[in-house]
Amino acid sequence: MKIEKEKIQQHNQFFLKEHKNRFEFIAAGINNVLVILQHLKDFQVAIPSWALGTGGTRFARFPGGGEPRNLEEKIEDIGLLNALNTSSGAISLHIPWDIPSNASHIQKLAAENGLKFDAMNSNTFQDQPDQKLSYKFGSMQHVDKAVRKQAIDHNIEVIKYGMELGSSSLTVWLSDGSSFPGQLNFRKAFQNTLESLQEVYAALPADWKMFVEYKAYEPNFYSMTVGDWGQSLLYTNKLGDKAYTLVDLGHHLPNANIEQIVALLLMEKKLGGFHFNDSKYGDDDLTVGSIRPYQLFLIFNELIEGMDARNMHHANDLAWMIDASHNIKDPLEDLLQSVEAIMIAYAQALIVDRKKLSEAQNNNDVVTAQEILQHAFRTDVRAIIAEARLQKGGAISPLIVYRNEKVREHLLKERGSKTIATGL
Ligand code: PSV
Ligand code: MN
Repeated sequence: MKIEKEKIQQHNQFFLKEHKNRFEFIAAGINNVLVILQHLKDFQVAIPSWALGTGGTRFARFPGGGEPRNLEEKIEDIGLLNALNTSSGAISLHIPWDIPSNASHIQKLAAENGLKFDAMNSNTFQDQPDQKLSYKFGSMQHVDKAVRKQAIDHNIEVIKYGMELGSSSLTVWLSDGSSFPGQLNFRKAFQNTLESLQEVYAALPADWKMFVEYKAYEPNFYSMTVGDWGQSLLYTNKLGDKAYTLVDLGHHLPNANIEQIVALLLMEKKLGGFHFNDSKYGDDDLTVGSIRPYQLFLIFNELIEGMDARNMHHANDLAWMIDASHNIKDPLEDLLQSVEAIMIAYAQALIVDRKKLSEAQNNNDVVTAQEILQHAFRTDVRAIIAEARLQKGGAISPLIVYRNEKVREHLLKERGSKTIATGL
C-alpha cells in the first residue's frame, strides 16, 4: 500500500496553522534553528526487515494481521513509513530471513520507495532446515573447524548479497557462548572466534565496514563470547581499520553507563553502528524512548560531542538502526513512535549549549552542567522535527495520517489476517 502525496498534504493543510504557531514559538528561543533543521532533514534511521511483523516471547505470539509476506512487501511497508516521516530511508536485511533472490528487482523496488540498503546481517544463531552442521554449541567459536567454516562461508555469502544490492557493511552478531561453567575454554573460544572473523574480514570489499555487535547474555546464560564492548573492541582492534563495534542499547547489564561507552568508542575511532530500542530489565526490545528517554538523550549528547570532535557526518558516518520487537502494538505504529523518539533525542542533543557546558566542566560547576543538559532535555522540540518533515514533504503528524488512512485495515484486506513475516 502507498499513501498518496495529496493525502499527506491535506493533512498538513489541516494542521498547518497550529504547527506554525508552535514552531515559531520554539524557533525563537533557539540560535541556530536552520542548521538544526538541516541536520534533522539529513538524519536517517534504518528499519530492519525483520521488524515489520509481530514479535513474540517464548510463551506466545499474538499476530495483528496484514504482515508482509515477502521482501517486496517489507520494502513497501518501510517505504510507507518513510513517506510519512522522511527519516526511515533505509532497510537492513537479515540473511537467510530475507534473501534477495532477484537483486536488481529488489534494488529497483527499494529505489522506487526511496530506500537505501543499510548493513547486512548474518545469522549463525539458528539452524536452518537445509543446514549441514548445527550451531547448538556456537558458530565461530565452535570446537569443530567444519562448523566454524560453515559460519564463515555464510558470512561471506551475506557480503555477496549485500554487494549486489549496494550495501556497504556487514553486522555480525554471534550468540556464541556457554550456558554452564566449565562448558567452554574462554581463551580458545575467543581465539577461534577471532580467526573466523579474520577470514570474513579478509573477504570484505575495500569500501565495506564490519560491525561486531556485543550482547551480555541470551541465548547463552553463563558466558557470551562477544559479551561486552571491551570484548568487541578487542576483536575490532585486532581485525583492522574496517572493523567497528556496534552498540545495541538492550545488550548491557543493568545500569551500564552506555553514554560513557559511546564516548570512549568514538574517541578510539571504533564506534560503527547503533541498534536502538528501550528496556526496563534487559534486552526487552521495547519502543525507543518508552522507558528511559533521558538516557537516550544523554547518549545522543555524547554521540554529537564525539562526532563533532572528529568532524564526522552525523547522518552518514555511523549506521543507525532500530532493533526492537513489537509484541502488542501494530509494528508500523511502533516504528513510527521509535523514529520520533530518536529524532527528539537527537534534536535535544543538538540544542545543548556546548560552549557553556565545556566552561561549566572546566570550572567544576556541576550545577550549571546539569542545568544546561536538563534545559535541552526539557525543551519541547517536537515542532522542529515536524517542520523538518514538512519541508521534506512528510506529514506533520505521521501517526495521525497512518490512522486516518486506515493503513492496517488496508493491509489486512490486501494480505489477510494470518500472514506471518519472517524474523524472530
Ligand atoms: C540480537 O539480540 C540482535 O540484537 C542482533 O542484532 C540480531 O541480528 C537481532 O537482534 C535479531 O533480532
Ligand atoms: Mn541488535
